[in-house]
Amino acid sequence: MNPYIDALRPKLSKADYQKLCAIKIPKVHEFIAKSADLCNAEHVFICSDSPEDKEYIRQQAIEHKEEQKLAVPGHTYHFDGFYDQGRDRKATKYLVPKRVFLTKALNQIDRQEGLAEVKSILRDSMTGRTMIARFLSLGPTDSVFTILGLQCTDSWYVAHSEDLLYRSGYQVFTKSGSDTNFLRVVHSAGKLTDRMVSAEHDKKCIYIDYMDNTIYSVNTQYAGNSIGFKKLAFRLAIRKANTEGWLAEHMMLMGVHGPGGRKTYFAGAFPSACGKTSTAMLPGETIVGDDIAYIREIDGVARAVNVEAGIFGIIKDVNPVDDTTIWDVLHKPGEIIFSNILVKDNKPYWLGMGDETPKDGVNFSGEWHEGKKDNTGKEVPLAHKNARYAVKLTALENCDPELENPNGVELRGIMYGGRDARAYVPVQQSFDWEHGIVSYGASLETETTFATIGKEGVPEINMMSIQDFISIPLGKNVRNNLDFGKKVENPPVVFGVNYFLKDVNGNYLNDPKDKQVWVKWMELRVHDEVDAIKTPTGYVPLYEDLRKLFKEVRGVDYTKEDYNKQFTIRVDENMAKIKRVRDFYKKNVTYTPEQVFWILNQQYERLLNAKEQFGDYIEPEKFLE
Ligand code: SPV
Ligand code: MN
Repeated sequence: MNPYIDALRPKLSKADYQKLCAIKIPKVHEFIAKSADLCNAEHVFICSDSPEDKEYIRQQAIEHKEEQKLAVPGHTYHFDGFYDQGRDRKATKYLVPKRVFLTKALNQIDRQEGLAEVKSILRDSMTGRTMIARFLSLGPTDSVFTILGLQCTDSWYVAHSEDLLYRSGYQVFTKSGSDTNFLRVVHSAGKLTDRMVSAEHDKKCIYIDYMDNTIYSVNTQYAGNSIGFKKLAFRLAIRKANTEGWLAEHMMLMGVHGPGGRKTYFAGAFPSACGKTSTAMLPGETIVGDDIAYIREIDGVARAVNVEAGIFGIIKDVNPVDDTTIWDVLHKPGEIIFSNILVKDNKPYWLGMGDETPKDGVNFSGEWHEGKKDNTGKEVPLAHKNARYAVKLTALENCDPELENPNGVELRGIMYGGRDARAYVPVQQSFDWEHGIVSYGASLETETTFATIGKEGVPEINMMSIQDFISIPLGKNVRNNLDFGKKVENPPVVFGVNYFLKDVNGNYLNDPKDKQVWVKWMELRVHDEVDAIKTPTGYVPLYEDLRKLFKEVRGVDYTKEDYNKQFTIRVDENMAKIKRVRDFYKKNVTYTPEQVFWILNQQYERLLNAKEQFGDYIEPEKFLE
């Protein structure tokens, strides 16, 4: 007899009862029963990942009007509420036991108090609704990387999105022993408006209980807040990685194709909306993942997997010139969920798509027409800047064949890139692992973007692009990264990239397509096939190598003038950056490894010496003299 299954029995169909009984993990039964009881779900649907169950979820999403069909077969769209258009930093909190204090940078609340609050909001939230239980695998199944997850949600849209974004896990759960660990998420969209969006955004709560590996999310639908396995479980994975000695990172993974059919795998950390997905998707290269990677040392080698199996990508600025890969996918039949776009005559439109866009339609604000103002008098754009698409990676023609390799791919390079208008050159290589981790990773500075709710364009340190998700002391995270380099024989080569460098007039110095040249250069550097110039901040490319690559890769003539503008070392800007980074670690971070300050100070000294010799703006070839 199992009291939890018994309690659930009246809420389950016969088939669902059997599906649940096939899982022999008592904690699964307990979590589902307690969630259904707390939220007062009328029915519980156990998703076994069979084609019928998945189809049922798709149909229910349409039937409940959480999604609507678009003209192209397989395409649907979904809206989130007006105030629910991004990850919500304020509403996302760690539940922290008494007498524990996480790093200052983390949003936290007393565990008992937080549990009481979120449970009171979740109570009866699913009255009259079905609660869906979905079993997922983070990382490939049957792998040392695998982490299992279970999400209970009352949103068919969330359950459907999980199908596109994660690997099915029901079969793994049925084969696992009774003491198997897994991450848990309970989510309710809460009260809904007649447009089927969360009505009580002021009572949004996204609480992370790391003591119990459980996430509570309520009164929100935006996928980054509601799909527990995106950025919420990621925080729990960071803690697990911290105790077990591996790395969970906000990184894309890609295979860069070098000369003679060679393929070299890179990971890349970029804050949201800073070019991570578009780099991972570069045509001619292959994509393993665009958002979250687990990295482990296996037999002395750094190996990485994509935690996810799909892309929840920003659609703004996806156009047929710069983003050929995804543009094609978004226009042909296949399963895609568009969110927060403009819809007119069953066709989706977004900002920066390059096409004529309609003057009216339906968007995240409801009926929309050009010039519409919100209730603060601000003009409502035709689509939200953070509008997105969800699609399986296998829908992309350049999906890498190693996606499901249980051993992951061998990582040879890592790139860190922020939104930095003023200091860092477009691409540079660190002197060694530690230098790269400190001066590109830990020093990653960026301007806030529309991917989080709040003001845009505010410069901030976003350590390794992971700051929004970090769940351990920040200094410990830097230490873990520094230590990882010692565990592997040949640590990945670390690069700093910056797609957002501007000239004094505020114009971008690079075309978005230049990133393809940078990845090819990095690939050659990993194999030591091109030389480089040693500058105070890192190794930068030689003009001749870039000229050749620009011609080969982009078919354009790269001028010395452009090279000099892009790769001039801006000494004062770099020194100012170091000061901001030092201040940040001194003021906000506990347990910062001393190495961080040594490495930053040495870089400062090198810049100072260069300034004495060459002045404030130093063309790269000066360092050859
Ligand atoms: C990001 O903002 O970094 C994303 C989307 O990848 S979200 O799911 O909101 O985290
Ligand atoms: Mn992300």
